[in-house]
Amino acid sequence: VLACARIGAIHSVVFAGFSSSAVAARINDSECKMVITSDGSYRGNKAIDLKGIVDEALEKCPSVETVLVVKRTNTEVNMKEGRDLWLQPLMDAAVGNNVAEIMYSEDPLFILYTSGSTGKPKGMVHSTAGYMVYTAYTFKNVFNYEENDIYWCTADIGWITGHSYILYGPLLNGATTVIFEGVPSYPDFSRFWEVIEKHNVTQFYTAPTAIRALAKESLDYVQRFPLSSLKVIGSVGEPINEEAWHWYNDHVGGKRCPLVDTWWQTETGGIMISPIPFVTPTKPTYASLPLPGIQPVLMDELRNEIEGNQVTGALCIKFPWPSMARTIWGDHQRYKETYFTAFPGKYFTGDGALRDEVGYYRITGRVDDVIIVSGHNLGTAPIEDAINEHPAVAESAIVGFPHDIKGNALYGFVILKETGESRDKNNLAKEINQQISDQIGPIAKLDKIQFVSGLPKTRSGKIMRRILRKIAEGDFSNFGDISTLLNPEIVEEIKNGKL
Ligand code: 7RM
Repeated sequence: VLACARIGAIHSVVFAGFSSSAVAARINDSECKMVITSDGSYRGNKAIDLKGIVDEALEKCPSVETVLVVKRTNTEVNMKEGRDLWLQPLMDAAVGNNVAEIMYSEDPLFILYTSGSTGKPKGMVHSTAGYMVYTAYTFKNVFNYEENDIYWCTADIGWITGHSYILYGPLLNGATTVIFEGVPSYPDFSRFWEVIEKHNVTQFYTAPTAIRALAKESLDYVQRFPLSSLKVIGSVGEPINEEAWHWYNDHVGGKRCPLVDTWWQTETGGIMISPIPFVTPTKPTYASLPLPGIQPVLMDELRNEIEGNQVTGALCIKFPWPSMARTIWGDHQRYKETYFTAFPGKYFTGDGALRDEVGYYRITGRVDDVIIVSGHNLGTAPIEDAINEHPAVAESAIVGFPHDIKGNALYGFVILKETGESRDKNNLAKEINQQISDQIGPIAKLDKIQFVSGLPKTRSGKIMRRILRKIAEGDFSNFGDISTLLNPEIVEEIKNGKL
């Protein structure tokens, strides 16, 4: 990432948990010429065959001319003549007089893909100056950064949080940033606290899904460590529930470190709504107040701005800010449609929010078709596309339902073709999950698959997800208005078959 920025090349980091077809889709959309990968990578005690995944992807990627391979696991890999090169010998031969390329402020710095509510992932483009100015500014203020601090963010580099708050924000401030390759549960549930203790970490930034997973285990794992070096703790990625907030605040922050619940998005580039430590009093589950320069508004269904406090609505941002994504790579029209048409003249976040009696914001979750599973944003459409490619499947719809650890898990409603009806349903469910795993990645696998004879649809053919969501959650109390359904009788059948 840093080397690319230095020579003025646009980078696009891809999460190492993706399948070869997800990698190929991103390479082809960006038409990139070079891929940098490694012979393998570790996730806990599992090794991932990264080079194998890349090789498979590249069979479908004509734009790629060169592949640089980092030795990491020392596993044997296939090196394609004329295309693949080991990185280390090239580094050894390189001359160290590289001068930083001067860039224009609006030149693209990187592309980062994020799932959308329709099939194709969106390549969000961030600019050189605005992005760096804003991540530097927010890092310093939201984490109360002071010289000699040791800052640690546990995110994956393949996520915007890794870009903005492992690399760019901290490094632009000359901060020491801890980079961690692993999982919170390996070798045991003390891993995070051990690392904090070992390196005297002063700021710790992680996701609610990790907190919930650790809070489920014995308190002893965290209580063994005094964690007295900590000054500020942070949360990002999804709404943090009350229980997790208190556990984090009490047992990690020792009730003395401000807990910054930071709301922002790939598209916003940097933190938008967050307490400022030692300035903004924190309130459990509230991201609290916008940072200086950011102007959130809540909108109603009629596209009117909702004034006053103790209200809920669709969260929009009224004016531009330095690090807003500039476009979707290769599709500026989609950028305009996705973010600026639902509420004309405003940036629509896709999230719903509540504003309390003193003006604090609480993010209530997505109002569009993105489901956050263990901190990963998954679009429903690409997963449904993958399911529908199974030869026995006619149609499908997936929704999220609350899960203790993952935050949300996926529930799939699947209509079979006639040829599928006679098949063993357990085997079919396994095959469907395999299909998802191959096309998107294991993170997108469904926890529950219910076979149904139809889906609740409006006359215009839109699946009414709101009803499916309620059924998946086990809430049969009130489905709201189902009079616009083409087939209202299907609701009863789906309800009776709930898993
Ligand atoms: C940074 C990041 C963006 C979506 C966003 C929200 C959700 C993120 C919080 C949150 C409640 C938070 N980028 N989200 N942070 N919801 N409280 N503090 O996560 O592009 O991957 O996801 O994540 O729904 O729109 S992202």
